Amino acid sequence: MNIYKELDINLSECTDEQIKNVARLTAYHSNVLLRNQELSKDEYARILALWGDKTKHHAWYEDPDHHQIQYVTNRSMPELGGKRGIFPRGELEWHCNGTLALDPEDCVTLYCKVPTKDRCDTIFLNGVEAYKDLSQDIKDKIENSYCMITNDLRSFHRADFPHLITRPEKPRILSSDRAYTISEDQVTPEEAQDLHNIQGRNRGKDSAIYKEMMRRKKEYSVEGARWKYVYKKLVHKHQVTNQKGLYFPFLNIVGFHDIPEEEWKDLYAHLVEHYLKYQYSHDWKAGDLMLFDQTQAMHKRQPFPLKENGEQQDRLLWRGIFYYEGGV
Ligand SMILES: O=C(O)CCC(=O)C(=O)O
Ligand SMILES: [Fe+2]
Repeated sequence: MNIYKELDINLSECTDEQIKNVARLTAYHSNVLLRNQELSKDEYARILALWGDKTKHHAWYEDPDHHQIQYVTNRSMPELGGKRGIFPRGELEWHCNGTLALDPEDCVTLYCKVPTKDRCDTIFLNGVEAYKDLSQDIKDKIENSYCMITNDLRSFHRADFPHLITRPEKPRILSSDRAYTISEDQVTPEEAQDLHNIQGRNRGKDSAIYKEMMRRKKEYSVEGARWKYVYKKLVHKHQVTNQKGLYFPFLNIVGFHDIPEEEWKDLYAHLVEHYLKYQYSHDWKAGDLMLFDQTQAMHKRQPFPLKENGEQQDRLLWRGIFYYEGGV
């Protein structure tokens, strides 16, 4: 199964053109893995800029001098004034980048600086391979469906991002698991605000995605309805490869817009069971760099293993993000 691609190259020795091609390969293979990379912050930030990440993200977890680098860590970071990075706790359930956001970045990169002693894998699902193997009946049924995506936090339903569709359907997510719940005592109010704000990120009102999200809002919003949704195509056509793949962030899904409600549960259960077969679990070693697509894929992280004294083992990944249009 074509779930990930390993490349035997050293980024420090590549030309800019070769570096850009690595990002492009992510569109074709979903996950691209490079081992034994020795990158300084300057080099990693420069590579991410080549892949198109040029703007600041204005969030506490980005390095103040290299804004392309975000810290995913349970360590307290001197670079962040002693704060920990993003996702500093426990297990991260199945998700993809910016599920509820207007215009989330197409790819995420993780570069392992400090792995845990015992395994703390990131597990990846490949929505292109999963889609290929669906039965023709199911393919026909879901061809034009939008996933009705939401979360069940009250603050989300009070949010006023321009892309949110208002609907009368109660936000009853079809799974009882949650991707990552952040209750008020786990992040500071400022951090909670950063996490909230990034859902509105976008490439500007003239971008194709912004216009399309506004069009959807107009078409599917019910005036005066109480609950907020994001609609995304379940069968996504990749902008680089034109391949079809599942966009199915199944821990945030209430239903499918053009399928009768009494069929949602069975279809959902079938798709989740099928999708979970297309996975690759990555056991991190220092120097591993993984690039992974977010438009037709999902990922999760295993719980942090503990030390003998009961504390979590340290783990530090340098994260990056980019859009395909950027440098690719
Ligand atoms: O910590 C991990 O392994 C995954 C982090 C993650 O989900 C992300 O950076 O998007
Ligand atoms: Fe993630």
